[in-house]
Order: sequence, then C-alpha cells, then structure tokens
Amino acid sequence: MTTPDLIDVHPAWLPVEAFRAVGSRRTLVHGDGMLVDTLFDEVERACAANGGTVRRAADPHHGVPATAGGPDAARAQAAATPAQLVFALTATVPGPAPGFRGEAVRSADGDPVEAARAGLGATAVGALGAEGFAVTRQGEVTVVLAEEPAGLLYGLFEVVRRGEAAFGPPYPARVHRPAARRRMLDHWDNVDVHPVMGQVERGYAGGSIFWRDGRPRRDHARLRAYARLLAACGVNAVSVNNVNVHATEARLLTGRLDDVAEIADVLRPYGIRVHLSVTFAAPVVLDALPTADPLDDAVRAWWAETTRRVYARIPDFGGYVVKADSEGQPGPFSYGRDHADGANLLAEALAPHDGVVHWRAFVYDHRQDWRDRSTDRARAAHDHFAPLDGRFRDNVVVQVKHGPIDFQTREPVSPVIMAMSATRLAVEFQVTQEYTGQQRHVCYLAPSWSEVLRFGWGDEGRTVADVAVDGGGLVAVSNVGDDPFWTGHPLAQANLYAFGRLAWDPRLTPQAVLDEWIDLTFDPAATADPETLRRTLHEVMDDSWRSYERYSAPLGVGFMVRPSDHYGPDVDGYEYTSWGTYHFADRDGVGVDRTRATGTGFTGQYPPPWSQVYESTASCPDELVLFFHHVPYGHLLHSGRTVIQHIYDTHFDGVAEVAETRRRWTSLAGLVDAAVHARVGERLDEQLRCAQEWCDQVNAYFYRKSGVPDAQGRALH
Ligand code: GCV
Repeated sequence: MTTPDLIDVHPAWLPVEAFRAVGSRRTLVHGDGMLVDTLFDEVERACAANGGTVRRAADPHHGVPATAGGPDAARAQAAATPAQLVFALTATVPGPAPGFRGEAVRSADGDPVEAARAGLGATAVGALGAEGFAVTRQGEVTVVLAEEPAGLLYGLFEVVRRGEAAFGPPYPARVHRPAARRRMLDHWDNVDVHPVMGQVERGYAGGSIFWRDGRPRRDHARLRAYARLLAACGVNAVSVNNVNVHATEARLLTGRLDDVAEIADVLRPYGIRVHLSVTFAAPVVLDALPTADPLDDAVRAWWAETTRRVYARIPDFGGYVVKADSEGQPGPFSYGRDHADGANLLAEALAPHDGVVHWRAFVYDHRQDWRDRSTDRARAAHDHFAPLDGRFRDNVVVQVKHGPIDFQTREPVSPVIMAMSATRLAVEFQVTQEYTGQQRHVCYLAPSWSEVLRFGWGDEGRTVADVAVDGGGLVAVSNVGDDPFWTGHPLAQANLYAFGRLAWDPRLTPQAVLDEWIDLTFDPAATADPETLRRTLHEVMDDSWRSYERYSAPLGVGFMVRPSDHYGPDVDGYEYTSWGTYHFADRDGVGVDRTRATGTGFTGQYPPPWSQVYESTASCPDELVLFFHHVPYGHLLHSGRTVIQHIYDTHFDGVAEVAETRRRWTSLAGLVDAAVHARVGERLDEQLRCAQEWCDQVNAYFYRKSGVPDAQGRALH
C-alpha cells in the first residue's frame, strides 16, 4: 500500500485500495473551483489505478468536457455512456438545458441529478451550507450534491468511506453537514530545534512536517498528503507552530510570513486554512514598541497593520492562536489587564478580515509553593475566565482544555466549559499522547473524547458537544511528525482520524469510527480472514485507553509520571515541585481534597448536579474519587473494593491486558502489512515493559506507604 506520489510514507486511511469502488466506475463531475479540481484529480487518480473513467461535465459556456482515465477508446466511450457516480455543485448543474440532459448522466430511470435535487426537497435548498453535501442513490447512479466545492470534496470522501455500499440499492438523499464549523489541529512544532523540547514539543513521531532546523521543510508532497488525510476525516484548519512562541517562531508573523504562505498554498486545495500561534509580546519583540499593553493605541494600531499585511499575503488566513500568561509566555497580566482585554486586542485586528483568535484558557501559576495546600491548579482557568464571560468579542474563541489540569488519562470535564454561555468556546483535546503512552503504547483515545463530548449538565441537558458546536468548535494537538507512519505508532493514526470524525459528528460512537478506520486503512475484505482482522483490531484498541488507565495512575489522581518528559512512572516525581500537580499520599490515604466543605472548593465551580455529585464520596464516581477527595486506603469504593485493593488489582489487570494485546497482535501476522506488523510489535514490547514498570512502582509505592498487603497475596516488592 502506498500514498500516491509519496512512496516512502504510509498511506494511513487513504491507500489506493480505499478508492477501488470509486475508481472502478464512470464518474461525472459538475462544478468549478479549486476544490472541485482537487476532487477531479482524486477521482482521476483512482480511475487510473482501478480502470474507471471520470469526465468533467461540458461547460455550457465553453463546450469541451475534460475526460480522464483509461485508454483513448474507453475515454471516447465514456463521453457517451451514462455515469454511475455524479458529483454536482447544485449551482452549476445546468438543469434541463441543451448539452446536459441526456448527456452521460441520464439513466434508464431518468435524470438522477434532477431526482436527487427533488429528493432533497424545498427545505434543504440552501441548507447544505459551505461544507455540507447530500448523497443519494437514484436507480443505477450515486449522486453527490453540494452547494460549495468543499462540500463536494467531503462528499467524495464519504463515498470512499462507504465503498461498495455507496453503490448498492437505491436510497433517498442523506444530508451530511459538519457539526462544528471549525475542526482544527494545533501543531506544537518549533521552527528552530528547541534545546529542551526539540523540533516538536511533545512530539512522538519524529521531526516536524513543516519545519526543520530553523527553515521551512518544503516537502510539499508530504504536506499535500497530510492535507488530503485531514480533509478525508473532516479537519479544516491547522495551526502551524507551537503555542510556546520562541524568538524565531515570533517572526513568522512578519519577516517570515512567506514561510506560512507557502504552507497555506499547499493545504488550500483540500479546504484547510492556516492559523498561526503568535506571541502577545509581538509589538515589543518584533518592532521594539515600548509596550504590548492591549489598551495602548499604538499597540492596537500595530496589530491592525500587521494583521492587514498578513491578509494581504494570505487572503484566507484563519487567525491567531495565543497562549498568554501561561508557563512563561507573556500576556496581559504584565500590564494589569485581563484576558478579555488581551483577546479583544487581537480580535479587533482580525475582525475586518473575518479572522478569529483562539485564546487559550490554560492559565495557571506554575511557580506554586508545594507546601501551600490551599492553591489548586484545577481552579485556575475558571477563576481567571468565568468572570469574563460576556466580555469577549464575537471573533474570540476561548480554547479550553477538556479537563481542568492538563490532558491527564482521566480528569473531570473542565468547569469552564459549563460556565461561559455568553462566550464562544472551543474544546481542546490532545491527540499527541503526552500523558497516555507517547505513541509507544496503544491508546485509542476516542472513548475518552466521546465521554467528554457527551457529558451533560443543567435542566436542559446541555453537553460539551453542544458548547463546541454552537461556539468555537473542536481543537486538538496533532500527533503527526515526519515518521514514515505519520504518528510513530501506526495504530495512533486512528486517534487523528477519530478526532476529525468526532469534530465532524460528535454523536459517532468510538467503535463506529474505528470500524471506518479499520476498513479504510487495512482493507480487510482483501485479506484471507476479514472478520478475524476486524475483530482482533477492535480487541486490541477498543479498551486500550482504559487499560492504560488501569496500569498507570489510579482513580483520577494524575501526574505520577516522570517529570519533564512525562513518560513512565515516577509516583513522587511532581510531589514536591512548583507545578501544582500533587497526590498527597501519606501513610493513611491519598488524593486531593477539592471539596467545598474541607478542601480547595473546586467542586463549587460546577453547576448542579455535578457540584453535589463531586462534593461527596458517596456520589463521586469511583474513577474520579482521588481527583476530588483525600480518602483513607481502606475507603470502600462503589465497586465494593477498597482503594488500596483497587490500586493493586487494576495494576495487575492492566499489565495482563497488555500481555494479551501483545499475543493478539502476534496472531495478526500475515493479515496486516509486514512493516506495520513489525512496528506495532516493537511498540507493544515496550508497552509491556513499561506497563510492568508502572505496575511494580505504583503497587510498591502504595504498599510501602500503607503497609496493607494485597488480598490475593501477589508480590508487591
Ligand atoms: C505547549 C503542557 C505541556 C506543554 C504544553 C502545555 C500547553 O504543560 O507539557 O509542553 O506547552 O501543556 O498546553 O501549552
């Protein structure tokens, strides 16, 4: 399996084989525009590999249709043969005009495009939107209708996903529209190699696809391949540099804007807009202004002019991403201003160009005194942002990490998401597996994201997905690098795919998304044993996030990782540091008291019912009990086990599950590509070693602290 034009990179979910159903048919494309050209090229390539043909409908004004695929005779015949697959921009289908009806599209059942349009009904006209499309099967013809080119391209990838099923018995028009308008990936890629963080901060898949050693990487074939992968799963925006903006990266906004424009040019044909992380101190560091105060007129003028130049160079530029007053990044606090002042400054500059600023809510004190038990990092984002609700301009998107701390394996949903109904919020996930095995461990994250998206509160049952859909959409930190498999661990590709699909439709189940990914990526139907392949991949991946949770940090406690690189166990690694991430284990118990009654009061940041549910151990879900409560080791969980026995049992279970996963993966030899099989096998060996280390260290630690033996008498070291 190869990626077209890019033989040294794994094709991920777009191998040539995925286009078999489309590429073996006669396709007619109606419409103009860059993204329709992209669609045409995609189908043309699919036809070249699978024997079909594609032609562009005759332009009523210019007459000559473009035809591609197959030898000359086949092409000539194609022009006269009814199409089996039609892509049509509704605005450009000429309707019952000479030169169109009856030419290459009329089938025995009449004109399927007209039938498809009629099937959409009056209510749907104008309702597909900028990216929506409808697919229908009329007689012998599958028709994809869209109002805009982007919709048509997304329609192609839907047909690809459905494969032969898109060409079965007739079905009425099904309308597909993305739930969230913006579905964005943030790259934490540095232009220069950072002395500590490297080329990609928290990157586990090699170098950056955008930058290398201070320069643009200029591997356009690879960038184009990335763009098509993203379009095929629904992502439509990318920010191209780390939110920690260092000196070189700051200059992307001005002196090195051409580098950004070059990337934008490559991603644009797949409907992907480019965003840029900028430093709040830009006027000072780039142009020696005496201040970056957001209320200063010269600063406002600087941002307005700088932004005007950005749009003059990149007319479809998406906007800015800002990490301010966080982990050393400059921000409005330096000038006695708040985050609404800061965000509105950039929003004002972007507004005339229809741009947005993604302003991150990840603001906390990373120089905390560990002796001070009253300061609670979990509270920080809500403390800073909730009081500002209603003060942000319309084109500010406050970007909130899904949990209150930092992408831990298990956290409650951030209360900020429930507290800012007058602000556009984006929910931020982390596809790169910083705290979940760093793409050395199998950890399918869609079940975790899906739980977050379905989390609801209040009388109207509003969910996290509703907030993102109505507000600023979904954002995630990308897990892609220059690795031949894109993501280091080949199975981590599923996380990237799942993020895009859930951003497009948060109601999809993680299992359904995995089914899609498996069928596209592994082409099971072409193997000797499709069912075994599908079933085993599900067994390996479905529950892998919960397995990871079992052998690492228990009951929502978090941050028992090795400081700095965040891989592997170090139970006390962060306990006496300034980072605000503690577990407070002593000889009697463990966990953080975040109650209103006796703790930091964090539970009070939640609306009902969660403010009550989390306040009491009687109602707090087991998996979060140590996030909200400090409890004795003998505390009885709802599961009927004590906390200490839960720790022992889940750690032993987690390791056993990884061993079983390793065995299952071995059994897939011959059913999956040999290179993929070998790479995943190596990673599973490391995962098993690391899981054992987690188990041994965590169990030994709590045994030594508590003195409580394992009820089953297993060795605890
Ligand atoms: C880009 C965590 C990571 C940092 C990251 C930060 C953020 O703290 O460890 O590497 O910085 O989150 O989200 O800004």
